[in-house]
Amino acid sequence: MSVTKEKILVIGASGQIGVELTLALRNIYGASNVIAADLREENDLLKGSGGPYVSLDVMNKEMLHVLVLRQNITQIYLLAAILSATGEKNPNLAWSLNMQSLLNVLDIAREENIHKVYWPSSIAVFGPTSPKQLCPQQTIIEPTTVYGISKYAGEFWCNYYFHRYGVDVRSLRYPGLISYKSAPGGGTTDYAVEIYHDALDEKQYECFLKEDTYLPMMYMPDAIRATIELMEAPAEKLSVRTSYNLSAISFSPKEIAESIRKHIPEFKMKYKPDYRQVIADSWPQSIDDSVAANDWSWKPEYDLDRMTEDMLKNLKVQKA
Ligand code: NAD
Ligand code: AKB
Repeated sequence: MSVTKEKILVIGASGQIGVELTLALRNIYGASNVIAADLREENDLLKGSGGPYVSLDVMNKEMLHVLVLRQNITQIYLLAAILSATGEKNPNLAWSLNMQSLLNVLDIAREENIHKVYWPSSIAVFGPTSPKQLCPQQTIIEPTTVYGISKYAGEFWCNYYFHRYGVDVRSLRYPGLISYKSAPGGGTTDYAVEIYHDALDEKQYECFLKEDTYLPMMYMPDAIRATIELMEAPAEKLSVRTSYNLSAISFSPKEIAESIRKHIPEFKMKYKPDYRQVIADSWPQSIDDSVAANDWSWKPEYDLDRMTEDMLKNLKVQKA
């Protein structure tokens, strides 16, 4: 692969995934070849990495089109979205942003022969009728959140643009992602990030999910590596053009608290479930990602305790 000829646009670059993905792509392709774009201001870590930043509303298709042409963009990573918990507060806005942003990007990719597009889906495509344990790649999919509906529809738009127009669009169904470099943006799995901050700051945490709520989760370094491995895989190896199941760890709030107590023995948990409990209960507890393992050799590295150790170590440095 010739990495130097690529010019990459990351939309939603100031978000939880965007910051780390942009930094990783800049390491591979060179800072000047990876343009960070977002509606909100540039994240400090991105500023420090020296690459270009553009203020962009992805809903403005004309502005996006001009940017792609002027900058000779060859790959687009679309990360702008409204996540599950925020989406339930404003379903119309979530549907409109999550769908229109993808259609704008896919249309421009088709017209301008963009080499590759990346767009993430989520375990939120699954609903109460999907299998709870080791939920397979192909199964009953009846999402109950507007976020899940938008992701499922988006997966089929990706599939459609690939088969009908040859747009090489690739996608992963991320589990809940846990990171220390950037904050999460309104999801049901956000508790698993907040808990580490509160454990260090307050020695206690009030969780918005019940103690035995198991959900599929992943540490950000695994998610970034998965994304880059998928994008670098030869096209002929990819059998899934909707979105790949992706899995690493499954744990409950009680188990993450126990993992934290190995480092902070006095840490205390309280439970006050809210509207997010219903969303969490509608999702599988674990995911079967054997198709990703077979097609492009996906394998996670972090388990719960290794993630906890790394999160606490890095957050302590950040907070010092
Ligand atoms: P985030 O909310 O942290 O970041 C999204 C970014 O998009 C924000 O910086 C926001 O300012 C930007 N944005 C919003 N509207 C925009 C617009 N109109 N134009 C340009 N930028 C806009 O989200 P994230 O957690 O980084 O998620 C990124 C993608 O990954 C989303 O598609 C999300 O559904 C998916 N995903 C995330 C997780 C997770 O746990 N973080 C899990 C599964 C899937
Ligand atoms: C959310 O909780 O909405 C996200 C996701 C799993 O898509 N973290």
